[in-house]
Amino acid sequence: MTVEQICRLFNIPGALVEEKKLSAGNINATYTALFREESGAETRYIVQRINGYVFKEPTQIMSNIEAVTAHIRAKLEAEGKDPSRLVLQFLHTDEGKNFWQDEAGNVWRIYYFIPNSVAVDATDDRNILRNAGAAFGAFQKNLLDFDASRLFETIPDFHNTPKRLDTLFAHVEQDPCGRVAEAQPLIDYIAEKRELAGSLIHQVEAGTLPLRVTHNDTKCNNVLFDGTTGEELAVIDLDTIMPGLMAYDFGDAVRFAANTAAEDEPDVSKVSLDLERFRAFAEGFVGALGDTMTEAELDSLSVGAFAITIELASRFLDDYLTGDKYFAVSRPKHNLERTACQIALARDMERKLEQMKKIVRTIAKS
Ligand code: ADP
Ligand code: GN1
Ligand code: MG
Repeated sequence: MTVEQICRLFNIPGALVEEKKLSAGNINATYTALFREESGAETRYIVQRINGYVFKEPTQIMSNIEAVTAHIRAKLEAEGKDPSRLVLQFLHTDEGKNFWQDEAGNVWRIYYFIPNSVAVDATDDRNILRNAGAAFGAFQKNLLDFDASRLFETIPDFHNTPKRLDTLFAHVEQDPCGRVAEAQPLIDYIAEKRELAGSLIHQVEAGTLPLRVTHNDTKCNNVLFDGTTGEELAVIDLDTIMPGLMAYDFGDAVRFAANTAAEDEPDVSKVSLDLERFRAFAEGFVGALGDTMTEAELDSLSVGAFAITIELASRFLDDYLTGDKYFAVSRPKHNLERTACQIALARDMERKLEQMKKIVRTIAKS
C-alpha cells in the first residue's frame, strides 16, 4: 500500500503535497507526509510501518502506547501544560484503532509530526545532552504511578542480559554461518565480563533493585528538541515500553550519547566514553528523578551503562553470527563492526567506572 492510501484510512483531510522517507532508525520504516487542505492549512504527519520480524505482536505494542501516552497527556494537562508538543498523539481509523494492518500483514500507524522539532544523532552540546537526560528522567517520573500490569511484554526478555548472553554463546557453539572464528577476540571479552554484565539483573532477582516502567530504547535521537531553543519536547519511539531497570534507560542513553564515535564506527581507535558528555546527561537524568531513586538505583546507573553496552554488543554479534536478520545492515560486516565498537566502548567504561560513579554521586548530593 502507498503512504497516501494509508493516510486515507486514518481520514486525513486535504491533498498530499510532500512525502519523504526518513532513515534514522534500525528497525521500523518511517515516512513524513505533508497534507494541505483547501483553506491552505498544512499538517505534517509521521507514517510508520512496524517491523513485523522484530515486533511479533504489533497490536500489543499499540495498546501499550495508547495507555502510556494517555497517562502522560493527562498528567501534563493536570499540570496546566499544553501536551501537543510534549507527547505523541496517534490518529485512529473509523474502527477506533490506532493502527491498520494491510493485506500483506504489515502494520501501519500515523501520528502528528511535532512542528519545529529536531532529533539529534550525536552532539557535544552539553545543553542538549542535559535536556535529553531530563526528558528520559521525566518520562520515567511521569510513569511512576502507571500500573505496569496493564503493559504487554512486547519483546520477552528484551533487556535480560544473562539470557542475551546465553543465546549468543549457544550460537557461538552452533556457528550457523561459519563466522565465529573472526569474532573470537570479541567473544572472549564478552565471556570474561559475563558476571558484571549480568549483575543488575541478578539484583532484580534478589529484590535489591526495583522494576519500573521504562522506555528501553533511549538513544538521543529518540527525544525531540525544540528547533529554536534546544529545549526537550517529546520522548518518541515508544515500541519498547515495558517494565525494566532505571539503570538500563540511563545506561543505553550514555552508551549512545557519550561515545566519542558513532555506534557503528569501524575505526575503534575513535571510540571512547566522554566523561563530560556523561556528566551532562547524568545532570539532566538525576535532576529529574533524584528523590524518587533508591540508593541502590543511584549506585547502579554507571554499571548499567557498562551492562547495556555488553548486552548490545552481544545482540549485534548474535545477529552477525546468525545471518543479519534483525538489525538493518548497510555493509556485509556492519554488525561485526558495531560489535567491535561497543566492545571498545565497554572496555573504556570499565576503565572509567569509578570516575563515572563519582560523578553520579556528586550530582546526587548537589
Ligand atoms: P525508529 O524506530 O526507526 O528509530 P522513530 O520513531 O525513532 O523510528 O522515528 C525516526 C525519526 O523520525 C526520529 O529520530 C525523528 O527524526 C523523526 N520523528 C519521529 N517522530 C516524530 C514526530 N512526531 N515529529 C517529528 N519528527 C519525528
Ligand atoms: C534499535 O529502532 P532503533 O534504531 O531506535 C533497537 C535497540 C538498539 C538500537 C541500536 C526494538 O533501536 O534495542 O539499542 O537499535 N531496537 C529494538 O542502535 O531492538
Ligand atoms: Mg528511533
